[in-house]
Order: sequence, then structure tokens, then C-alpha cells
Amino acid sequence: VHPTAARADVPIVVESERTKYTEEFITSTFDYHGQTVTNEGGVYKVRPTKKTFEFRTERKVPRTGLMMVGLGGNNGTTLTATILANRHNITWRTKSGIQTPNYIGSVLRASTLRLGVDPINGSDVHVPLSSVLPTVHPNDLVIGGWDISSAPLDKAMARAEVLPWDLQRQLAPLMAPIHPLPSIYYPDFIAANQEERADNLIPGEDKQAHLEKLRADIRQFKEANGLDKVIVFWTANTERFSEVLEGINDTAENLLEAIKCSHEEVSPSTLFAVASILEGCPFINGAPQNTFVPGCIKLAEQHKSFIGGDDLKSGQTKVKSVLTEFLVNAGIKPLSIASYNHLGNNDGRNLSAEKQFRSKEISKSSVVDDMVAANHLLFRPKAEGEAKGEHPNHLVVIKYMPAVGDSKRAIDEYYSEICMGGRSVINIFNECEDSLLASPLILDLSILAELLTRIEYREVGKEQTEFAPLYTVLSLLSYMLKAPLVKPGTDVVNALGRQRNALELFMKACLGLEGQGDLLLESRVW
Ligand code: NAI
Ligand code: DG6
Repeated sequence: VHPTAARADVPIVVESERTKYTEEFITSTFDYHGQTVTNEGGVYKVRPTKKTFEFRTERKVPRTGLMMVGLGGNNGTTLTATILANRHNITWRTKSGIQTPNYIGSVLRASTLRLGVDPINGSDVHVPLSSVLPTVHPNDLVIGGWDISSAPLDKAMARAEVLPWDLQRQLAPLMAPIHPLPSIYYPDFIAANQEERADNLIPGEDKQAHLEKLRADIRQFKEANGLDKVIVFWTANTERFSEVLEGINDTAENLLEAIKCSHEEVSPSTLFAVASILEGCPFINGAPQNTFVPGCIKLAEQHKSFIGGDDLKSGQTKVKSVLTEFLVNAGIKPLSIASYNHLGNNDGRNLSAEKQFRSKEISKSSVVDDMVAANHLLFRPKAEGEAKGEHPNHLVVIKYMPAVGDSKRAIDEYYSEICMGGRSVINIFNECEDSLLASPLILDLSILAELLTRIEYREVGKEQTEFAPLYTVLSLLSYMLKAPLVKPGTDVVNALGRQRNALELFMKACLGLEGQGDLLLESRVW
């Protein structure tokens, strides 16, 4: 069994009066230090702040189902196949030998966190991220979902052309019994070239009836599989943006009313999100469209249901969120970023339509904004009346090239200003199977979302004495997302290092551990 699929990790017990264990909960006390900064008469006045929180994590890992919308697509079938291959330890022959299944590419299963140092030899101790707090093992996820294409999953896996034949051959009997549930199809939201797939549809045009059917599907799946929790994940085609209209999708009440009237601007993905929210299931949007119209976020807030999105950050954009952070933090000024890619899978086909491409373009383009805005020494801040300050030119091109299938090619040029008017050009060429990068992210997002539903907090010394759930929008999922959804009115963080840091610090906080890891005073001061 590959280490990423292994079940037994060394258990972690924190011995501290700030961390308490009962059979049901891990409860930690955590001091949250910050500082406020005000400009007073031309002087920055900095005042340290401290708030003390208690975090309580439910220890029992629930039996969890993952319902994917777009189950029969490249991501849906590749993820299902990956889980089944790991669960049954199916190995396969390649031209270079026997390959074993694994979860490489999953931040939770295949990356580690520095827990502390060994007091005897002073060396760092690293643990898998998945074992810091009790998390669902991917092998245990019960998979189901919907697709507008009726192909059973063995056929759909073959259609995707992602996995090698010897693996597909062995998986086929396990995949064949899985049939996607019929779904809703509003042709106007995805490319016209998808119509030929749409042979598995919930009948009619009544959006309220559609909503009720989706809710019933979730309940039935939960009951039939004896599940404690269900996560719903949109990995279906990229839709066009919905228009945000006053009186239609701006408030929770208006959105529900718009569904009752079958308003044309209610997209399938928003309908799935609403169904999940009303069923109390976390809903994650792995595609770029604006599923979370304001009324949808407000509905989730009202129901204290969890949502996360948007769009999986798998390759080119992940590199961009690292490289731009590096350049800007190194004091180098990116002048232009040109990102081209071509791919030949069904996602690429759908994105060859203008409106669907536009959704992806928006999500791929926003990723450098916060890093640029953070450095006023290099980029002029926005003036009054401007939407943005100075910004590098940023071009995103996607072309459909059937021959290359799922094996996407991404080419990037970073053109920057260096010292004394010099210029630097960095070129990157990346080639890999898109769905094999995306599938582990779906796992991470689903498993982390489930974990976050089991964590509650209260502020020590505040009136609120009961533990409360975290805020509705799970921005801690940002590491895996191209255009992270955050609490309305708060800043988006795109820089990959900061996103990862936030996740690690939060997990450690739930164990009562303070995150001073990189200060390494023991090697610098004494
Ligand atoms: P795909 O085109 O292979 O799969 C999408 C599936 O969704 C298809 O089987 C289609 O029939 C189905 N579908 C369309 N509308 C539906 C509806 N209303 N209800 C249920 N099913 C519906 O695409 P792929 O490669 O699996 O990607 C899925 C999504 O994830 C796309 O939106 C893509 O842009 C996004 N994405 C993919 C990444 C990757 O690396 N593969 C990375 C980032 C985002
Ligand atoms: C081509 O851009 C197709 C897209 O669906 C991407 O493959 C996907 O969004 C991943 O994008 P990135 O920029 O994270 O590699």
C-alpha cells in the first residue's frame, strides 16, 4: 500500500493545559495575536491586539458521501477510479513496470506539516496533514452524483481517455454498476456543443420541481448508504455567468422566489447549491461561474450551511500564485504575464464557446490582484474613482485542440522589470493530464470541508458562551481554488504560500499550538 493511501499514522496527542481531550472532542485554547495600524499625523501607530478563542473539534469521523455533479466527466470518473483503485489496491502494468495506486497531488494525503522538533536530536518532526486532526480517509468516501450524460462509469471512464488501459480493464467491473443520476440541463448555460451528451435529464422546465428532486436525491443517497454526511461538489461543465439582478438573485428570499417562478437567470449550479444548502450539506463549486450569487450566499448564511469555491486551482494558476508572489516579494516588478493553454478534453471543448471561456478567463485573471496591490513600492495604488491601481498586463488564452486530449499544455511568460531598467523573462512550459491534477483537489476540498463542519469556536471572555459553527464561506479552502470565495467585504488572499500557511495555522490552533514555526529562535538566538 502506497504511504499516501495508508491508514495508520502515528497518533498525535498534545500535552498542554490548553488542549483537552474527551471521547467526543478535542478542545483547544488559542491566543490570536494581531495588530491594528492607524496613520496618525503621518505616523503609523501600531497597537498589538489579542483575542483568546476556544476551538472544539468533534473526534468521530462520520461516514461521508461525496455527490459529484458531473460524475460522468473527466474529473468525476478519474476521481472515482482513483478511489476504487486505492480501496482495492489494484496495481497495473505500464511500460516501465508495475504501478501502485496512490493519492499523490492531495495536500492532505501527500504533504506534511512540521509539528515541532525532537528534543533529543533537534531534528524537525513532520506529520501528514491528514493526521493533524481526525479526517475522513478518501478510501471510505461513498461516491455518487449526477450527470446529464447517462453513460455508466466504466464507459464514461473510457470516454475520458485519462487512465491507462490495464487499469481501466480491472476497474471496469467496479465502475460499471455506477450510473449517474439524471440531472438538470438548461442549454443556455453551457456550450451548445454539449447538447449531444444530454440524454439523462430530469424532465420538465419547472425549477422548483427540479430543486425538490435534487433535494430528494441527496436525502435518498444519504439514507440508502447509511451516511452521516454528504458533500455536494460541482465538477460539471463551466457555465456562463448568471446576471446578478436586483429582485431576482440578490437576496435569499428573492432567489427562492425566482426558483419558484423558474426565472431564466437561475443556473443549474445555483440550483444545486440551493438544494445542498437546504439539505444542510456543504456545497463546493469546482468551476469558475458565479454560482454563488449574493442571494445564494445569504441563504447559506441563514441556514448556517457551508459553501466553498470557485474553480479548482490545479496547474498554471497554481504556479502563477507562487511565481507572482515570489517576484513581487523579491521586489521585482512583473510588467506582463501571458498564459496560453491548449487541451483536447470535453472541458476544453466546452470552453471553446465564448461565454464559457469568459467565465474561465475571469477566474484565471484575478489571481495576481492581491499580490500586486500589496506592494505600493512597485505598483501605483488605485486613485479615487479607479477600479484598480497599476497592474501588469495579463493575458489568458485557452484553445481547444482535440488531439492532445486530457494532456493539457500550458505556456507562460513572465516579463518583469529588474534593477536599473533591466528586464527579466521567465518562460514555463507544462504538460500533464489535467484530470489527474484536479481529482486530488476534489478530495482535499471535500475532506477539508467535512472537517470544518466539525469544528466550532467561542471567544473567551465574550458574552457568547455556546460554541458556534465557523462562518458559512469556507475560505480556508482557498489553497485549492483559483478564485477563492471569501466572506463578503473581506480581502481575498491568492498567494499560495499564505493560503497554505492559513490552513496549517488553523489546524494547529485547533490543537492549541501556536504557529511560530519559521522563526526558529533556537537556531538563531541561543
Ligand atoms: P468534463 O466536461 O469532462 O465533465 C463535466 C461533466 O459535467 C460532463 O460529463 C457533463 O456531461 C456534465 N454536466 C454538464 N452539465 C451538467 C449538469 N447541469 N448536471 C450534471 N452534469 C452536467 O470536464 P472536467 O474536465 O471533468 O472538468 C469539470 C469542471 O471542472 C469544468 O467546469 C472545468 O472547467 C473545471 N475544472 C477542471 C480542472 C481540471 O484540471 N480538470 C481544473 C479546474 C477546473
Ligand atoms: C484550460 O484552461 C482548462 C481549464 O479547465 C483548466 O485546465 C483548469 O481551469 C485548470 O487551470 P489551471 O490554471 O489551474 O491550470
